[in-house]
Amino acid sequence: MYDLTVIIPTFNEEANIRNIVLAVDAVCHEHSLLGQILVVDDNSSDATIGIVHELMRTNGNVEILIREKDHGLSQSVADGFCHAKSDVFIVIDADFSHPPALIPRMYEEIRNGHDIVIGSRYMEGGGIRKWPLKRRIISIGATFLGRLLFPDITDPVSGFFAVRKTVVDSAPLKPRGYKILLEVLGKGTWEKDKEIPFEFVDRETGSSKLKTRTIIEYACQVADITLYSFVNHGSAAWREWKRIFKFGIVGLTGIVVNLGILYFLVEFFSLNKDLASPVAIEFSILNNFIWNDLWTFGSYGDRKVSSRWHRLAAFTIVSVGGAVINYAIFLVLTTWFAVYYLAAQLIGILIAFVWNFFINRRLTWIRK
Ligand SMILES: Nc1nc2c(ncn2[C@@H]2O[C@H](COP(=O)(O)OP(=O)(O)OP(=O)(O)O)[C@@H](O)[C@H]2O)c(=O)[nH]1
Ligand SMILES: [Mg+2]
Repeated sequence: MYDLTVIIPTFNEEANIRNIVLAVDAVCHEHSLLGQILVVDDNSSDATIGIVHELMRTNGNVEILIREKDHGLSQSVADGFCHAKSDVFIVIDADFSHPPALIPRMYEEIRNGHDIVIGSRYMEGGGIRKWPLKRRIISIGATFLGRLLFPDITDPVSGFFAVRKTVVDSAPLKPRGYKILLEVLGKGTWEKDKEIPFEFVDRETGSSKLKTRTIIEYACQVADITLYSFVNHGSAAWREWKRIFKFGIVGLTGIVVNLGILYFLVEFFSLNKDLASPVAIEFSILNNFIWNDLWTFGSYGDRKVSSRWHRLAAFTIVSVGGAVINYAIFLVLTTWFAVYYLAAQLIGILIAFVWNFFINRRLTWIRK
């Protein structure tokens, strides 16, 4: 039985395949890991398959899966999962964009109890070398969308990652396009993840296969995972929906606190209402912060903002920003678009809610 399976998807990689297989093999040897190297090829028309067959004659741990139909990168990786002969799978590109030297570290982190280990280009210490502007923009857009579902993961669309077999074993993966990791995160069964920074290097040899269709497929994939998470409450994205839901409930209690304090101060303390209102607002912000900190984001391990006072300060600033947005939308809709004032206020509340949740998610309650 192998310790791990390194899955290398390929399509016309004759310029790289020998070197990547040998590099992966060497790194496994160096760390005394018994690694199965599984090349999943989409019936390349160049010499890729022949080179792998040649390598198989001298290296018993090298195997190839040649696919004849349903051409695609994600489909190939998913097929690789089914044919792997170990309990830990690591996916790596053939073109040396991903450093094989990180494989032992990823394996180690899985052994340490993580279900998914992601090579991240977007965390501190990571990066992208030699990428044209267009590629960068597309990648940042894709990452942004993916982070809506998985805000704590900096690179949810990385092509370099390790998973425990149990994560994908019974996952109804519907792989399309390029982003198999997002599919695994969305449909797999996992609790603990870890990111490791690495510098992505653009391919030196061979040709790229990225097409515009990829972007459309990606948007469909995000929508599909979102729908999936609504009905499968064990999924990781559902954890995020639950937080949004709790955040909304806390917001409603904030309204009660706000009105209650206002009434109390005006009626029992005869405080001027213009003075009582900001006091009531501050109390509602405090109320919301406490409940969100203890309940909505209570089960949080290593927080980036570790001091509760700092979180309170961040939350207060974001909330004031939300109130300004709410008011600005109210003014614009009522004065310029003649929207009924209650409807205008409601739209303002909803947009401020979206602002409050997503900005706080990135600033106040984010994982280290
Ligand atoms: N099996 C299979 N592998 C593929 C397919 N498309 C790409 N690959 C492989 O997947 C890995 C990543 O593909 P790349 O073309 O390098 O994608 P990229 O890194 O986004 O783009 P470039 O580096 O600019 O080419 C490489 O090992 C490719 O050979 C495919 O349709 N089927
Ligand atoms: Mg590449």
